[in-house]
Amino acid sequence: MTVTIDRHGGIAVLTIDNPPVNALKTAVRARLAELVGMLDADPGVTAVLLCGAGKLFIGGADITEFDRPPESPTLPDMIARIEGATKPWIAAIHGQALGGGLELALGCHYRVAAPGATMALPEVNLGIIPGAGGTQRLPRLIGLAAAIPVIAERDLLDTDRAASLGLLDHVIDGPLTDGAVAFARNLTGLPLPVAERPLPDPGPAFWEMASARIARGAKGQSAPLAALAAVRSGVEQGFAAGLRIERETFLRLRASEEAAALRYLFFAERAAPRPANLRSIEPHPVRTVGVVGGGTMGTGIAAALRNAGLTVVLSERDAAALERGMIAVRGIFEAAARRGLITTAEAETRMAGVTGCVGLEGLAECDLVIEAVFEDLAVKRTVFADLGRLCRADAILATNTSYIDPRQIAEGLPAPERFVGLHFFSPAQVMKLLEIIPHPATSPETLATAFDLARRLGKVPVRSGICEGFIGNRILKRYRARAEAMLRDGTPHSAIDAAMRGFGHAMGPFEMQDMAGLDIAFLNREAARQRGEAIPEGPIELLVRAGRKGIKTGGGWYDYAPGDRTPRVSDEATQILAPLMGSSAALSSPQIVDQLIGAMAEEGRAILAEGIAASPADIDLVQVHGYGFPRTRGGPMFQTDRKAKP
Ligand code: T1G
Ligand code: NAD
Repeated sequence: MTVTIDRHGGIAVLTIDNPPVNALKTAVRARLAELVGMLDADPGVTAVLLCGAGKLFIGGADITEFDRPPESPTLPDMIARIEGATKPWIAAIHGQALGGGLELALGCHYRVAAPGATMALPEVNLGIIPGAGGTQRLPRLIGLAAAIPVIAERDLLDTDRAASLGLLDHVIDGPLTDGAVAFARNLTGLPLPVAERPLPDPGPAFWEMASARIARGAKGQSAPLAALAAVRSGVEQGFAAGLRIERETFLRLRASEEAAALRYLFFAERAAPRPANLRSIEPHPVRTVGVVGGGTMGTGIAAALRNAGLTVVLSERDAAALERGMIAVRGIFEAAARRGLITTAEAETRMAGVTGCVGLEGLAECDLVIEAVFEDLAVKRTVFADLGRLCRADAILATNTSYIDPRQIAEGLPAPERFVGLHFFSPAQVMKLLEIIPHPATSPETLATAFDLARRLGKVPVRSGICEGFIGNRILKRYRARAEAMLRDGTPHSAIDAAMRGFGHAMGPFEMQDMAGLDIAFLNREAARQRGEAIPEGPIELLVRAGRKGIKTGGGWYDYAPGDRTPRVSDEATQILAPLMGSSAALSSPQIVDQLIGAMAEEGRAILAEGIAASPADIDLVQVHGYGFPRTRGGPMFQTDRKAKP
């Protein structure tokens, strides 16, 4: 079933029924195009109502069709036929009208909506621009100033704002269809066609300001500015030319690597919180969460939990440490309020949901406890031994360890089926990645609860098997090793960082080390040597021994002026590193990128072969949401898979 027809007297009520989001797939478009002619010719029909079945109006064009050539009737063609109908078509919007769904509503003669609906053109999230008239019709309905943020900057319109802007002709309180039928019955003819509505050019200053604003928010993506250009074309060259230019731009972008990458991630991100094998399993209810350790991670995790409305009990070793932890949590909410992300009152409310306790007894009634104490097996084991004794028999116990084998941490636990690894990334209240590491005994209910918690926190969960560094840090280690090998061969670290920044990373591997602190790697390598691992002295040792630990000491791989995080090439570091540098010709930027992405993908293939990750897309989600891999590139697996294709 795609489109059903009901008659309310002279009003034909069409309902698009294509679960789960009423995407405008070819069959839906074809049926609607057929119905335009039929209903126009039907003397018993005075108006046509267009509705969506289920929870929303229309979620957009069918993104799954984007890897194929457009099929007739295209969405623009179908919309043009509705716009040219002799009888009024009224879009009755509830839930969401997104992308092509909103564009279809714009092609109707009238639009009504239920309270609480949202209208948006999120195409730029997919690396494309609205391709069915949105860049031309929306400005003519609500003006350029209101339309451009929707078209190019991900702005949402709610029912009230849409009505006040003139996008909606009426807001229907009560049953939508009945209200819309009544609205239709009172119509007297057709409005002025959208194409004929004036759209004066606001002048170059307006376009310059809009362009500068959009470029700042584009995060390296090309679609937002392309969307603005399409709007401007319609203002300067007229509606028909604007439609043509919009369509050409849409088709060009749709075929781009950037759009393919963003579509790939769109689907991967939606699938991540609901692994197929857990969809039928009921998660445990989680309302109160204990966090053990009020340090860097524990405080970030506590804030993330509060941001999702969960109650938090923060445990520390002693009153002084607890005080420091509570101050740090408060600082996170106050910083969010300073940035205008939440109100001061909301910051207070969130803080009020965090209570502190010294020791673990205060966690006895928690539904879930997340351990974030020192990365020391003995300390963690002691904590879990106490938690196993103190917590409720149905409480889930989780570790935030980065490198320790969860099986070692859980040894001796009375109920390992309720134990799981939850590897948050720093800062935990910001980074979306959550690696979920099941213990061999972890029950499906515990795992389902972990994924459900991730969903509630707005995180991107990825299941990882047990290996050193799980998925993300294991690939990071390989990435850094390859970069260091390039350095030793004779490619300056500044060239390596510049190449990765040029590829779209926020920073290269050496800049990243300066930010995190070289002493962490130094101590890890020292500890590994203590364990008997043969780890040769390398650039990290030379730099740290020279007191160069990164930004925090004013210099590491680079020099940093006080209070300035801008890396500057350091003569001192260059001299320190000189004995290590080989004499090979420096690699070019494309070679650097190819080799580093290739090393990441090679480690990814090994991770897949070992069953540590379930899919290449999971590995890419880890890289994009945990390590700043540019979204417009999809991830190392996407990149190498695409290069491998003919
Ligand atoms: N096409 C195909 N499948 C879609 C889809 C779409 N537009 N939107 C969602 N899905 C799938 C999704 O992958 C998942 O699949 C299931 O539906 C439920 O989604 C010409 C060209 C609508 C707010 O960008 O924002 O129109 O995992 O889990 O949380 O200019 O989906 O179940 O197999 O997200 O209730 C523009 C994208 C398209 C909107 C519903 N539209 N979708 O959220 O469900 S481009 C969008 C969403 C366009 C025109 C251009 C959300 C939602 P599975 P879900 P949800
Ligand atoms: P941290 O040193 O900042 O904080 C650890 C906290 O645990 C300290 O405040 C300490 O007082 C407290 N603590 C120690 N023993 C305790 C006990 N018995 N009871 C209650 N509190 C106790 O460390 P961190 O950076 O927050 O790391 C914590 C864990 O998270 C480690 O396992 C680490 O590997 C992991 N992790 C760290 C990061 C990161 O980037 N820092 C990222 C992901 C995971």
